[in-house]
Amino acid sequence: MSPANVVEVNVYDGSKIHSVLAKLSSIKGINKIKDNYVKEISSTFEIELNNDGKDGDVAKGDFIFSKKIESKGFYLYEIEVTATDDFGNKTIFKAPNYFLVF
Ligand SMILES: [Ca+2]
Repeated sequence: MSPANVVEVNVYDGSKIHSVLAKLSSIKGINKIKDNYVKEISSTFEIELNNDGKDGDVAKGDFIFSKKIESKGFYLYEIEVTATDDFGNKTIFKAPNYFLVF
């Protein structure tokens, strides 16, 4: 992740990447219930990341897919990324860190 509300994902695949979607879920609060932490999600939206050198993407064709997102207030987000290659194979992964949008 980088500053200025840009989601950046580095995607490697043996074949061409068809699309990279990021699902962002804003976290309203984290509550401890018994021994577990439970996240309270207030909203979820999906964005398509690009590797075209625009909308917050720095360089075209460098395997880093990015998208600048509009500020929706001051929130922490968790991000789940779905990368699809040209054969339709999907890879889903969750970002290990939270992403701050302001
Ligand atoms: Ca790029």
